[in-house]
Amino acid sequence: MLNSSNKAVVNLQYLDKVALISIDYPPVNALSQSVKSGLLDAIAKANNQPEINVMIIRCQSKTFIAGADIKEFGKPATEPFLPDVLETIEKSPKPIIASLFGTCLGGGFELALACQYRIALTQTKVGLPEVNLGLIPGSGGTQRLPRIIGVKQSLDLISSGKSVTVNALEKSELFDAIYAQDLDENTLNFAQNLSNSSNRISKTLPEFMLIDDDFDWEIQKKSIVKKARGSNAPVAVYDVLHHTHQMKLKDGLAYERETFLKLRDSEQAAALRHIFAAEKKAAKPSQQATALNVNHVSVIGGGNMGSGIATCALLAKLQVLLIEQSEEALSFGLERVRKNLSSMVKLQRISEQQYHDCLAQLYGSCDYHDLQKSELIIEAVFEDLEIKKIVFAQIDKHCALNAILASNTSYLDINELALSVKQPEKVVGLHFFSPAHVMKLLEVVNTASTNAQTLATAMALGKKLNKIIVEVGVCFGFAANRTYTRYGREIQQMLLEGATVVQVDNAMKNWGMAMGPLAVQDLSGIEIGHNARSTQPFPEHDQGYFRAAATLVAANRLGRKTGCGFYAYDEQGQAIADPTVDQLIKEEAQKLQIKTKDFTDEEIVHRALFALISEGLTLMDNGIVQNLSDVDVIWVNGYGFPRYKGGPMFQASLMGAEKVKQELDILRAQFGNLIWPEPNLKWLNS
Ligand code: T1G
Repeated sequence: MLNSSNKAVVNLQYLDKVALISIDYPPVNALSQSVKSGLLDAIAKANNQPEINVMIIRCQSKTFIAGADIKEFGKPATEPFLPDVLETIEKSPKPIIASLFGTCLGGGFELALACQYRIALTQTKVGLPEVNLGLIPGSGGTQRLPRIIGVKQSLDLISSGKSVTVNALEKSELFDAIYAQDLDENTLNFAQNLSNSSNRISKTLPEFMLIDDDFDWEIQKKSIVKKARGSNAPVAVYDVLHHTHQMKLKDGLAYERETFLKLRDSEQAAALRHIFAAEKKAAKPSQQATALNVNHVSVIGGGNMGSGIATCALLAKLQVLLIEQSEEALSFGLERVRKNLSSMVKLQRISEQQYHDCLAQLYGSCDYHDLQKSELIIEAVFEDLEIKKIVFAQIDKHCALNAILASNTSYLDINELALSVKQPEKVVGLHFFSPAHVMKLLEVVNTASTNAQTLATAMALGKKLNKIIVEVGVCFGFAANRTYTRYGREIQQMLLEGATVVQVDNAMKNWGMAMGPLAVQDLSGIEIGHNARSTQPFPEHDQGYFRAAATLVAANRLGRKTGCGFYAYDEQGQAIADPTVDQLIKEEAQKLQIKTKDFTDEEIVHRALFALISEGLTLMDNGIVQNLSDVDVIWVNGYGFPRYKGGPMFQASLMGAEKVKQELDILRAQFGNLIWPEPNLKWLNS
């Protein structure tokens, strides 16, 4: 079977009595139609070859099969179908060994489960991440895995979509051998031994799933429904396992397939496919260049942001120098990094060993001369342009000639900051979200002077740091904070118009947002956005602009840190509705002569969502983002937008350009075109 460039994607080779079936379909050996056909072909040939006793399925390049080919999703399915290929493998008269390394995911793992033997390299990751695409495993994953490792562990793995390294499953019957190195050689030896053995029968699975006596379906269901927070696929995983656990394999497979096909055509699956593709697209720099190697970074400033960034770099195995102004500030900064890492040990995100390895790569200094070794320097000092210019001047004086200078500013004009150094082309923005070692999103700010190599290096570093990266242009708040401000404005305006704090938060949460927007404000501190906005001219056309927040700041209700904000807090830190806040806001609305009314939850969600859609279209018009879907990537990864809803712009695309226009026209007629500008529909049509 050939691929589009006429290269064989599956190669068959005979080595004595062993047939070696090699898949060569970069980048991740996904199970495309060509790979599936090639496999069937090779297996049939090897089975017909009398001198062959055993087969091996292995992969070229960097990984074993990472799953079904996502590029083929959404297109009509063509034969051969994966379940049929796996049935052929399972029923093969000659045993087949899967030789695993890299990331063996989804259909790739299902293929391995259908093989009679599985051999793996120690660091191999296996998993069934289908729920992340709104699906359940569609080729036996829900049936074969619980027959090998049991229902409890399978349910946990499949409903979470997480992947685990093979040693986490070492004790199960899943692997026949695990090797630290030389996978090909070891697999071949294993195959030759098997070939020479008189006991060369094909292994079969137990008739039913393995279930511990104390296993409680109801408890599992509750926990899965709670964690799924509106996402259908994890709950479907539960349903399939529950419904089929006493069925024979054949019937279980049929039920799994039926559920899989229903989910495949759902809106949630389309949304999750969209965001998967959007994240890959966003990670590509707008200009091509070879990235410089970065192994040593310096972080200037050991506050919350700086220490979070340093932690994140250490976790990516980089050497990190933390610079502070005084010995005292430095020891606080280093201590914060230590605390970040030790809390990760407590949460079992890293091991004790990783904790020590990270700390061995960390050192601190108050002397800018020590910057010399760093290929990249990140400034994370106080959010004030003049202070940042002074820091940049110091960095400029002492850093290596080729070093890249990054600023972690969230609002300031990096174009201006870049002009304060000798090589503005080496300046880039790296806007981390707090806490930097936890939040996945990273905005890479391409300034007016950033060159292609600086941009490529910053984006490659983002990937190394395991971030979801979006390239953005310079404007106040870049893409993330700018859309967040527009969203916040609308939320605040609705408070003035008569919606209550609790109603707004519940409406947004019930729709799927991870947190209510006002609870978020209380968590981050209401004065933070307030102070940032105060550096900008007040929008005279919008008299109610963030007036609710300003009222709370004036009353020193800054959020959790002052014990009250949009909510009051009890001794356990639980938020409690506080009618005095609604009263304060009501009085403010009266001063502004804003008429109040009753809101429905739908109206609240509608206004908040359209504020995002409107701003997203403007960002495209202004060239701040490269792709409309970048706004989705930002909202899903930075602000708790439900992933299974694909992001605000995906929601807009579901409605269609005409509908979006109609709705924005209505809002414009009501509130004016300065707040609801005429949309440029071409971005939704493209
Ligand atoms: N199909 C096609 N292309 C894929 C792909 C896939 N499954 N996975 C990754 N790619 C492309 C990706 O778009 C990118 O392309 C390149 O590979 C490198 O990816 C029947 C229905 C494998 C861990 O969900 O988790 O099997 O941008 O930048 O960081 O039940 O990609 O270079 O053009 O992410 O090294 C289940 C999803 C499918 C795996 C590699 N499988 N992929 O990470 O590189 S559903 C998945 C990943 C299924 C069955 C069901 C990661 C990775 P480009 P990358 P990476």
